[in-house]
Amino acid sequence: MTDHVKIKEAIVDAVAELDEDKVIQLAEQALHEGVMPEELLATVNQGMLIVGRRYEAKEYFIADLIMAGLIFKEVLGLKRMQELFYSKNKKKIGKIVLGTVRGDLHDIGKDIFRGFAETNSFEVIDIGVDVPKETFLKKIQEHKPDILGMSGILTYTVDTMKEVVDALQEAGLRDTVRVIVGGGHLTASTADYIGADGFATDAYEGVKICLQWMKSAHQGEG
Ligand code: B1M
Repeated sequence: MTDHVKIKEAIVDAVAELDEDKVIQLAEQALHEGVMPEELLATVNQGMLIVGRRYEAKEYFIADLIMAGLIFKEVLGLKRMQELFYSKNKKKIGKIVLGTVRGDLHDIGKDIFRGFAETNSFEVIDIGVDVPKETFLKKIQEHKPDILGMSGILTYTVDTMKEVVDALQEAGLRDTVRVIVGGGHLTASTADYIGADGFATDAYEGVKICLQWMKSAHQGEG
């Protein structure tokens, strides 16, 4: 049994170098050799962090960020990854309204969260990116979800997430829905400031929190 170190390193390098063809070829090969889709995502993510650092160091520019985003989406679109994510389960255990908050166009983390949530039998109403508080409110009134999921990876999204929770409070809807916020910059104290019920820096961890919430809600019913 191998832990596929070499191929994973090669993928991280190829993502960091924005070598689209090589990433896809290596990703296909890795999946074929038994790398789990979740592991592949984490590996591509490591490459993205390098891209981000190069952007901060002004070695890369906005076009390179765009390219990195496209490469990640291509990996997510591979057949084997789609099987992981978008397997439609019959019986739904809960409903999530999900969006990336106002001012933020990053959608890859949100899409991964949606994929894991759908695989775990949630119905997800994905309302897209750059979503203002008014739209969150409207969609919550319309769909009456169990959970509101907000994604945001730009630092200032802490404030736009808080805006949404405050608006829910003002509209008298706060107690109707659990709120989870997700993004790499979030901490327990920022989640507290936002007024969320939970937070996650990793999409799968976020879905695990939602599963736990549904479990305790059903125990409460029984
Ligand atoms: Co942008 N960008 N970007 N970018 N971008 C970052 C985030 C940045 C860290 C790069 C850097 O400077 N090091 C930086 C943010 C700095 C900050 O706020 N502190 C940055 C910047 C500055 C910008 C612009 C302002 C650049 C500019 O225009 N000058 C601009 C902003 C546009 C906007 O949103 N208004 C911008 C634009 C873009 C693109 C559009 C070109 C592109 C995104 C394409 C797309 O999403 N379709 C892009 C990209 C690709 C990146 C990096 C390189 C990669 C982001 C990514 O997709 N990562 C990024 C560098 C980095 O991350 N270090 C960077 C992979 C993805 C899986 O991670 O989305 O974080 P992520 O999701 C994680 C967790 O956050 C969490 O789970 C996932 C892991 O499992 N998670 C959740 C996310 N949502 C969740 C929800 C949950 C639970 C967990 O529950 C509901």
